[in-house]
Amino acid sequence: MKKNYRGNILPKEIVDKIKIAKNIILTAHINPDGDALGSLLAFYFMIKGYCKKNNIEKMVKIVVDDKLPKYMRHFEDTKLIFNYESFADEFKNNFQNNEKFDLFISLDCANEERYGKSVKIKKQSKQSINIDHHISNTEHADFNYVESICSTGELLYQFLEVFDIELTKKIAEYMYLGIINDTGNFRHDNVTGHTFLVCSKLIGAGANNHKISNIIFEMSEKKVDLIGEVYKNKIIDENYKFASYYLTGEKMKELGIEKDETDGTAEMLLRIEGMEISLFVREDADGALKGSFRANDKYNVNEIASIFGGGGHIKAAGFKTNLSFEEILEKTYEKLKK
Ligand SMILES: [Mn+2]
Repeated sequence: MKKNYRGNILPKEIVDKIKIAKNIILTAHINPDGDALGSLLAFYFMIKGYCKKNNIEKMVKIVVDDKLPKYMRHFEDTKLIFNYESFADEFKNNFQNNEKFDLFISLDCANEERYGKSVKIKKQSKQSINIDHHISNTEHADFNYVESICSTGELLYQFLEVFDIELTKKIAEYMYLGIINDTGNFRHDNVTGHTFLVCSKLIGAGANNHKISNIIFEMSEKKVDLIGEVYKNKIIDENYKFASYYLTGEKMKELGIEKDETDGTAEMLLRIEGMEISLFVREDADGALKGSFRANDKYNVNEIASIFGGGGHIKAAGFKTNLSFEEILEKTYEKLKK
């Protein structure tokens, strides 16, 4: 048995289930990032590659219940991703006649809330599988495979062997997208020797690292304005080496930015010299606040985020809450004091 693994199913058994399923729905989390979307597309093409090699017909659909980041327009296969509404419309007969899908697979989802409305498809499926790398994963499916590793993209690498398929350039590029997204271009401490081993194979298969990094780390002018705003108006607590910033809905409107353009802001704050922990909070469309913590070696932000019903990893975690920013800070300080 692999270390860093928990759950009740192994890749070989997951692939066995995929082999016998006639139709499969793949989903990833709301607020989808490069790892969620890269993993979905990589896994989709793995299943398709297996079908092609063995001359099998299978329906595979990808559903994400949210807007996609703008940079996804650079990837031609983005058109394969349904939003929940268009999926529900196309398959309304399944829902009306209670015809179940064979297999529902979530990638990169720590908990069921992260599916968004796609949870309805899970309920409309005979079996569900959860493949993820978050330590906070709640093992929310019938079958769970949770491996503590840098990204779902890296986790999926082992499936190539189990499917017994070639690593194509396409699959390699989407896995690479997941890995650089979740490692911040190999800067985070979740990077291991295995990460580089996998990336060496991905680049060997033709993944264009330069192109993908440019796509995902490119900044709009509005994003640059946001960065100026955040660095200028951050709050620094010298006691705890804690940098924080709160972005109101009003400010977002003023700057003309979309929520996905705020990705990476918590990391930006942690990059300030001497900081041990950072927190970025923004107002969500429904008025609730979304927070992201990042930390260096001193604090476990998975624990701190759990106070607000969230989680993630030791050095990177998030939450959504109805508390105010002041209340969030207050509770965070209480925890830091301990
Ligand atoms: Mn991930």
